[in-house]
Amino acid sequence: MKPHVLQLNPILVPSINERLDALYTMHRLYEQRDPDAYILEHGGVVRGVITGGHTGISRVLMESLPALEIVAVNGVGTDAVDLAYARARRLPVTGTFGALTEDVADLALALLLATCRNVCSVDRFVRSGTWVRQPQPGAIPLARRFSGMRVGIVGLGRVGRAVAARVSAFGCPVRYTDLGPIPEVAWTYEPQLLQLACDSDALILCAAADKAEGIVDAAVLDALGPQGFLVNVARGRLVREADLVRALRERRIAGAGLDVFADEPNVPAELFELDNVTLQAHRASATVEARTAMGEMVLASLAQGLAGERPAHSLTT
Ligand code: 8YV
Repeated sequence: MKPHVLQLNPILVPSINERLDALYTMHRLYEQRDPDAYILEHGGVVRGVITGGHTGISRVLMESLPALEIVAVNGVGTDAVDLAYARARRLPVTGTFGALTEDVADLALALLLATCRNVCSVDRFVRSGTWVRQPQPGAIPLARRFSGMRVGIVGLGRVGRAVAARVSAFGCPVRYTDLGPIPEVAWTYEPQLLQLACDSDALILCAAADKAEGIVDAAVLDALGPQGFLVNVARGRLVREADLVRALRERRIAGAGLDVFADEPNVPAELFELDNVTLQAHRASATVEARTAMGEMVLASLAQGLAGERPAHSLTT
């Protein structure tokens, strides 16, 4: 009898889904009209769960799965997983650490470059036919040079380090803040986020959100200042979103590149009117290469967990 696995989010790689269907009896909750009724009917036989980083899994759902042996997160964020409950239940929760690092770092760089060079607003200027009507060079404001910017990184985990390596290649001096200094890295540690913002031309958020809700507020944005840029490829809840919208509208910061938001997919509509913000739809890891590698790690974790082994990438056991 194939083990029963509950899937909370789609995996966008057909070959991974084919292997899941071959190995397991799959229960795709996101396809169900009445998920609660579905869990009542099938929850008792579920031994494994697959979820997404931004979806996670609650204590209530884990409690309704008495036979659960493993939670495999198709992602690296665990801020939406009740880790304390999983630990208490000796339930392995795994992540796809390392599989998406390069892709998320690439998008962070793309968002900063697109924002400081006005790539999207000028793209709209051209597509709308405005260039034909306003061919004079002065019709488009001068942009800002990225190379050499002072970059501050919030959270120097895998993604943060990959971003630091990328911007260093552009001649950017890098400083970072985190829960503490990281001895093995050469970049300068700044204990205070406010001071880091003050000393940076661009602040890039790469931190886990578990312990950092709302750390980027009006004070931090004002420290970054009217020439400063913010990039977020981590979690929307790291930022006080209303403060950010106001700072962008009032030009108290120069611009922002945002892939994540406090209440996805609901992006504050005020941002749609602003030309100093670049918007994405939580796509940082959404490449064929990353999602395939993530899917492979999910398959490996499920196999290990359901074989009663301690999964290699378990955070809780
Ligand atoms: C994915 C993420 O969008 O890794 C994370 O925590 O949020 C993203 O990589 C998500 O996990 C998709 O499942």
